[in-house]
Amino acid sequence: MTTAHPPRPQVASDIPAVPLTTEGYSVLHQMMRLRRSAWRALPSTDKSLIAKEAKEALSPMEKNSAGQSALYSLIGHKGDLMLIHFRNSFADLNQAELILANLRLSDYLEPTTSYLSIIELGLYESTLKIYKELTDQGIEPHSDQWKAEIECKLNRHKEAMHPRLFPEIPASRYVCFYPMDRRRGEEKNWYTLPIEERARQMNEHGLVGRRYAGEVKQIITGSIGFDDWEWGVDLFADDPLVFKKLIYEMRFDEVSAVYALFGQFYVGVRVAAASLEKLLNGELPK
Ligand code: 76R
Repeated sequence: MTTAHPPRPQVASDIPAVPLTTEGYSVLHQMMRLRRSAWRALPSTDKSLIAKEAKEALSPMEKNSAGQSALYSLIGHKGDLMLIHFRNSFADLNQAELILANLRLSDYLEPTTSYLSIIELGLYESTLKIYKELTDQGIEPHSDQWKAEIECKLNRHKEAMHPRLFPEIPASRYVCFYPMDRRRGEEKNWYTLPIEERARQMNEHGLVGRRYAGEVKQIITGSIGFDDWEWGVDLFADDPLVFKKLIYEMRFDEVSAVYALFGQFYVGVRVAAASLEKLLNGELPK
């Protein structure tokens, strides 16, 4: 006797591979080296005037309600200063960059690197639910109705997630920034895994992360199409040891152990724009 197999559910094979994401602030990291010998050679009145002009440009950016900027003193040889800018658009980021480039201080600063990205919330779990709901209703993926339904659902997410998409820059004393990729190797390739499997691994990742909720604030930015890596990771904490503990523990997550590739790490100490002159003159404000 032959039993007819039930028809294979179409959903898994038909649904798009890409998870839904919602985006918030556009983000620019700027790493810079201070040309110390040229700076030191300046008369102190010039140093003061140059620092004052820069402070007056940066201070309002720190408090900007449409996306803040923050200044960090970088530890190590990868740069002396790091600026993080959150803005409503790439054009606004570029404007912030131009304002700073136009300051006299910029004659004494050399960019060592920079990173352009956008705050991204990956919605793996909701994506599976939404894709299933729509296919159960017989809505064809990529059809106009599909796109409209998804847009509507994403808009609701975006409203609910507003504080996480458009956050203030955390006031923590330390920042740790690094870019990363998911592996696309011949054998291990994140992008060829079924979306359900990626969702499972991301869920595990989130569970580890959530245990650090009170100690560290993480902001994930997406940079596919914008910069040389796929994501930027910003971690903010008052105790830098937390970065090591969290990142070490995450190395054992399947999604990191098998699929994560990392760029350079930048660790900095937050400095108020009001203390810029001290910093330029070799004193890290308390
Ligand atoms: O945002 C959320 O809370 C939802 C769960 C979540 C997502 C979707 C989450 C939670 N992350 C997400 C996405 Mn993360 N994260 C990293 C790193 O060093 C490593 O091994 C990896 C670097 C850290 C330290 C970290 C911390 N996360 C991502 C993505 C996008 C991937 C994609 O969409 O495919 C990357 C690249 C990434 C990497 N993550 C958390 C944390 C922490 C601390 C949390 C919990 C946050 C909280 O709930 O408060």
